[in-house]
Amino acid sequence: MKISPKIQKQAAQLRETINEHNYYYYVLDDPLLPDSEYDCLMRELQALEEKYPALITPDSPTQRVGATPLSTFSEVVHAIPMLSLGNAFKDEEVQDFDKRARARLAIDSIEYAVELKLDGLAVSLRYENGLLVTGATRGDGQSGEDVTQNVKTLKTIPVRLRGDDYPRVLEVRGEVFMPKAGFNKWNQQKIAAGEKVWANPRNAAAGSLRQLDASRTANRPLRFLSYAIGEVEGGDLPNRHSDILQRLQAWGLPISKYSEVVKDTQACLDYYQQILEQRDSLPFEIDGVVYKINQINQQETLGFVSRAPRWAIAHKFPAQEVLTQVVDIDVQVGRTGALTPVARLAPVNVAGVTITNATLHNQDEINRKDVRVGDTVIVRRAGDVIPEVVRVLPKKRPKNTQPYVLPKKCPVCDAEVVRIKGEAVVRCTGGLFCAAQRKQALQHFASRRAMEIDGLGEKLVEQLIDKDLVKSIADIYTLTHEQWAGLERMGKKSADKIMKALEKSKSTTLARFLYALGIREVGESTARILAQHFISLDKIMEATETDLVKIPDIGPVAAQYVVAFFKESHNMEVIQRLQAAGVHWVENEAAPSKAPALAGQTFVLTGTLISMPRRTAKARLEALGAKVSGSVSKKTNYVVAGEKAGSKLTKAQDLGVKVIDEDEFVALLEISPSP
Ligand code: 5U1
Repeated sequence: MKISPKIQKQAAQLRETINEHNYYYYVLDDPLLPDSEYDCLMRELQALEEKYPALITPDSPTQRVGATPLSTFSEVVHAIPMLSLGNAFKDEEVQDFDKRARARLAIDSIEYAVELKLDGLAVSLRYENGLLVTGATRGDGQSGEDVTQNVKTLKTIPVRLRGDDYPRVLEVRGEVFMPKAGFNKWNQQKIAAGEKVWANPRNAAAGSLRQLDASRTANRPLRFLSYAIGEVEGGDLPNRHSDILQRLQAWGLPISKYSEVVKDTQACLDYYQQILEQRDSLPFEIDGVVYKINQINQQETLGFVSRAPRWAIAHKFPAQEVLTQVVDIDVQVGRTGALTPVARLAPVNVAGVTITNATLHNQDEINRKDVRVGDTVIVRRAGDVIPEVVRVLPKKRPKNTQPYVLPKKCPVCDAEVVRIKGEAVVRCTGGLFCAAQRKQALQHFASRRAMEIDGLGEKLVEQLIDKDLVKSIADIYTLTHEQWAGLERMGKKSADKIMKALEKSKSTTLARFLYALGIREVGESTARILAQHFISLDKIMEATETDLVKIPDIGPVAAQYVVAFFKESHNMEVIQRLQAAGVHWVENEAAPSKAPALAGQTFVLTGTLISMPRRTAKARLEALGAKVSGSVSKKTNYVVAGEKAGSKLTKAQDLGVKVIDEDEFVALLEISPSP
């Protein structure tokens, strides 16, 4: 079929537009279009190519998945070996590395490019005349597996380079990895399907990339970041590693936004500390940082020793997986009555934190892993996630152990436990009769982000429930000064304080009040959305599931729980009693038109914050609508400089970005009204 020049031009333009969007989305991390519109463009191109197959080019974005499954991976001999890195675990080892390099180069100080060490799979991408011709795994460094069809399915890897000034042959080396969010989501799906889960994101990346059927790789949330080059022919590259990375980015290859250039080893060690602090909040797993001598001619002078360069070293973080023993298995009863089995562990240090407990999630998880008291287990602590048992070492199991089964009655109130169809958890049926649920409900009600009752901590809550002084959360406002003063470790002064805090808490916001009620599936964000949408509590109480699911971000499950909560007469009674005790808010203060106080503002946090962990600072900023970025650019509105702030502070000063210290930051949080 003859294809008109108009149609040819249309297809070429679509390809170019889609590639441009991929570049902005995956390389610059700055999407130009919503996903739905991007999908429309893809569908348009697919339709054209289906109608006119002759239009299909090898670099078309539609051709990422296409090849028929392989029976085996063929071997690729690397034109230039893929190196590994020497490791340093202590600061002194880094200093020794620098000392040796300076002596060999006969210079006083060395400029370093510092980068994250991603926990994924190293690959090499070979471009010839700008087209991706081979993708290979590292293998033994000399030769690896041909995973060309697989790497082509990663949208973060360009099939054709941008521009026209790239070398005729360009080999790019980097890491394929699976971000934490994708890893967790996939593992949940695997559990639901009864499949074996991946032990960590590194295994997930390797398992996903090395699929003989590339269409399976295409489904996996894999990313790629470039960090080095291999063979280069027919073109020159800059003389600094950091400049080479910039060049790779200009050619369409993604590079890490966490990379920096620093002037000496002390700055390398500062970078290490700074990244270690951020490790848990990064969207992907890393196992350390890498220091590379930045000048290429210095790298060439230094050369290699066995398979590792003398010009680069990995400074590893403490391990996140360790061996320990299950001493016992206990059951905790949560606010919603869920029974959670918890492994009590022989104390063990994981990534600098001593761990004595790990969640076992539920009975299905226990069965799947077959965790028993006395077992030797691998425990893992990653991100914000509560430590968990990854697997058992069956060979180390003592004799006569028994499989663990959750109790049939609540260990706190002795009520029956039930497992609702389709749910993995079992729940105590005791409701607020169950002291464990009452304790948790009260603690949640009093917490800082809910009613903020200063001083009403865990110990005090325990006494109130154990002494039966609080049967419903509303009772908290009816206790007398005498009753407070009569509690253990309380006196007249403490009673004064708590009464004042209770009085203060009565003036709140609708969003906080809703959150404080502890309705299932109504976290802070959902509470805020409901308050902004309905403005008044009466309207929320009247809302039907149909009304609720119409609100963006409110799903059917949350809607069901909200309606069920307000249908329950004792919940309505608690609300009436709370309001009668003086709990109030200004109903129109959450007007929907009011954007959050810091909406549209981008913050970068650097250095050590004294008043709160970095994670909290990030969460508070995000709750106020701000974006928190890991690197400083012209688009940054504020850099918050804590103690020992390093290169990001310098960069902010260079770019003229506003820098505030911790006191100013805390003041800014305080004065920004939360929606
Ligand atoms: N960031 C980074 N990770 N990483 C791993 N750079 C880097 N360089 C490596 C490796 C194995 O090897 C170089 C020596 C090319």
